[in-house]
Amino acid sequence: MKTIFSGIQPSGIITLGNYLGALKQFVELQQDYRCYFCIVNQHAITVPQEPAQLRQNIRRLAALYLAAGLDPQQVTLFVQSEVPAHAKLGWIMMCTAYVGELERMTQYKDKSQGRGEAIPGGLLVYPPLMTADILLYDTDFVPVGDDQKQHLELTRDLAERFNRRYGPLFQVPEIRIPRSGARIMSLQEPTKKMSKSDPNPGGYIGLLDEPDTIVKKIKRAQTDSDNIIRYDREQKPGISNLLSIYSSLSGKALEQIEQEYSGKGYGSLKSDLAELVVQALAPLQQRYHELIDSQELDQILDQGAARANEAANRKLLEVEQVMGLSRKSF
Ligand code: ATP
Ligand code: LTN
Repeated sequence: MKTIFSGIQPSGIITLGNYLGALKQFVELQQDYRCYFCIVNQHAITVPQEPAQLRQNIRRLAALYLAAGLDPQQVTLFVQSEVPAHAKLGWIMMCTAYVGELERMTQYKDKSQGRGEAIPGGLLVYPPLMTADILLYDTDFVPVGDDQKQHLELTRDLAERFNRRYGPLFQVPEIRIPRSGARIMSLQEPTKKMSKSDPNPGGYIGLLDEPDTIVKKIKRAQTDSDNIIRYDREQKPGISNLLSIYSSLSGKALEQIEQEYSGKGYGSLKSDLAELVVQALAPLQQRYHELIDSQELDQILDQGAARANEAANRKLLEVEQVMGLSRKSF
């Protein structure tokens, strides 16, 4: 059985973008692969987090993973900092990476902007930690949204660099991007990706948003003014984004949706889409509320950490042995 690894940051309530770009795929893949899904809390602290908020977001993300349909019997769901091998291999990968290649990462450039001298070092060395996450589990495929392409390419480069130097220890992973929903854009600025860290909540739909909030956010979504429903990311980013969300949630092709709405105005697309989103999230939100305060949630995360530690420690030991870090040889 091939292995899948992916992670989401507990840096806020996850959005419809995270769901369509990542989580929805995880649920579809869980039966056919050995799956590790991680709450990457050490990635989240690359920018300042308020402790009580972070603690709550970790728990909420765990409940949302399960509420979306992940079966804890099938998959290993765990918190990154509860598996110390991630930080240890992360250090080794930082020593494998070059500063130049890290400075070229667009996420680093975006997130370090406007911080002057006070750019946390973690923002620069975030990708080697992500590399470690993936390589610890002999991962074959990494399902992620489009924005993670560059980090995955770096992961492959670092794995190959290490393998050339020390022998073929690491499986070189492949990226897996969904056919639709890989890049959901902000509802307010449709040329930027939808992000849970957006200071303007009007830009994103949180998976826990109330139905009337969802309706309001979609009604207020930025569009052009020609009132023609056509998919064109360059010329009509706002309406194209709404069509992508529609397509991804309904499973209908973009062309079919365009046809169904030909001659209709933006208002009718928006109200149907709002209904579709509300319907899709309702069962998920119900399961979330059942899980969030349960002991079951803690048991699942404890069991996940135990399973992940076992696999990750085995790999880390091999790495430390081939590198000569360990007093024992491989
Ligand atoms: P933050 O804004 O806090 O940096 P984020 O919302 O971009 O975070 P991550 O936790 O970094 O979310 O990403 C989790 C997963 O969701 C990744 O696979 C990422 O590619 C995917 N993802 C994030 N944003 C989008 C989006 N707008 N559209 C599609 N997929 C997305
Ligand atoms: N960098 C990712 C989150 C992430 C991840 C991972 C995704 C951390 N480690 C390992 C896949 C595999 C992000 O910002 N979306």
